[in-house]
Amino acid sequence: MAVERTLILIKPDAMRRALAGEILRRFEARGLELRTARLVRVDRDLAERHYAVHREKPFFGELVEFITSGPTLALVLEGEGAIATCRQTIGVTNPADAAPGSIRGDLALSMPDNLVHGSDSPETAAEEVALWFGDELA
Ligand code: IDP
Ligand code: MG
Repeated sequence: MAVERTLILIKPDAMRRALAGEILRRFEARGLELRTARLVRVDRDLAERHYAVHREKPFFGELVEFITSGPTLALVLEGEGAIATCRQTIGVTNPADAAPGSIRGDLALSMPDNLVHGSDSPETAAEEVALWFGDELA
């Protein structure tokens, strides 16, 4: 399997609850390597670009409010099959359905406060790493 990079966001709810260390620990424990990190106060423009695919969804306004509500810790993680493995470690979108053992299944209750974002494909991972980190990792 290919070595991949993925964008992980430790979202404002996780930062408010002081779960950044716990969440990063779970990724590191799986063997993923931290390549870079940045604490970001997300503005509306970045929020709307990052979540552009959801622009027409009924929850878009609430989602932008949420992701701009406090600092977000943006990470790039690297490893074999990193994109799918991170999504599994995170758990499914709605914490109510997320399996125990996953981050959302252990630590979150409802949307939009589901603690973590992980890129969902090699194409979105490349776009998202570029959006959040520019050519720093090129
Ligand atoms: P993902 O984060 O698991 O990839 P997406 O479907 O891409 O999930 O949705 C992006 C984010 O939007 C979710 O992580 C969650 O914070 C929020 N969200 C998704 N669906 C809903 C909803 O029905 N109500 C409120 N927020 C939602
Ligand atoms: Mg998504």
